Amino acid sequence: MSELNTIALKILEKGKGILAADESTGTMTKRLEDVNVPSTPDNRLLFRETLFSASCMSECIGGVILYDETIKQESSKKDKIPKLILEMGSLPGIKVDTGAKILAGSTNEKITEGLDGLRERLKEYYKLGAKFTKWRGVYNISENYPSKLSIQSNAHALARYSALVQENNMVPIVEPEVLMDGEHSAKDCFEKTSEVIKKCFEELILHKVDLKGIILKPNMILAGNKSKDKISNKEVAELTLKCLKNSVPTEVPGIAFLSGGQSEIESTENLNLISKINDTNFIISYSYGRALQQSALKFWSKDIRNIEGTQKVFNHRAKMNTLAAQGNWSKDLEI
Ligand code: 5MM
Repeated sequence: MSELNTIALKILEKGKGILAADESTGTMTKRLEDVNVPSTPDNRLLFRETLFSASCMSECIGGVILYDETIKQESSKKDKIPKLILEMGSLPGIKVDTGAKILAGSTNEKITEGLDGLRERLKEYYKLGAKFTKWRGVYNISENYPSKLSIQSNAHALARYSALVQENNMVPIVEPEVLMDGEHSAKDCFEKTSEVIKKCFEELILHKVDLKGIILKPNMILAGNKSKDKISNKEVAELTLKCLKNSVPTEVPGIAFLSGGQSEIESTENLNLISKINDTNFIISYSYGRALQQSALKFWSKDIRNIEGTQKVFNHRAKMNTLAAQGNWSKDLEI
């Protein structure tokens, strides 16, 4: 077993998932301002350290995706954040893309940037303790989108990123996110997501990426948030699994979904249903940002010194998702 495959399996072992705490400062500022907390480096750190020192870190959270600011910050005990995460029994990871910018040659579509100087930045992150990395490509669905140009160019960037990350002995999380925004049907989402994922793997293979040493972070197959086409959670699970079976090579060890704007309960319920019908060798789990942090953030904002209370809320959400990753969640476990 390769070293990268061992890391990928460790992150997702026993129903563990990933905490996506890699919001850039702009996004984190929006999240904090939404709950009336000033977005200062200290407040961003305080909220994140509160999560990273919660007890669920050892049994539920196999990895934490950090942002550049956080990986360089020190905990209240004066330890670097990656050390705290390791001591809590989880693995530190880092978002290495520099964000999605307007794609030249298209309108309203984006290309994720960050390849320039990436090899040097990866060496630095590795020294800081990162064991894995993340890069997110975003695609929107409408009549003409995602365009071939967007599908091709984002897949190319994801593959070049992945090859560089593996060269530096870390596991790349490959995140092609087909957004939920829009009027499209679940069928459209199925077709576009399948096309996007297939193209990503075509490029990953071309760039000689070891598929056993990656984790795929896709969206679930959902109808657009403004669509008239409503489908059941059972249909979401069936379509999602069908899409993955058709488009992901069997060598890939694990698939950790993003929540993409679904509510906490919805993303847990859908994950549970997918895990229940999973008849593949892929480990199925979660890599949630909003769906793991929303309630905890709301609770914390009422009293940012209430560490224990905030951790209780976060522990519960992490536990529910870890049960769901094993198909063992049910609604009556929610409080
Ligand atoms: C945590 O949010 C990440 C994006 O942050 P920026 O937009 O500030 O760069 C994002 O990549 C996240 O990791 C994934 O989209 C999954 O998050 P959700 O909230 O969709 O589960």
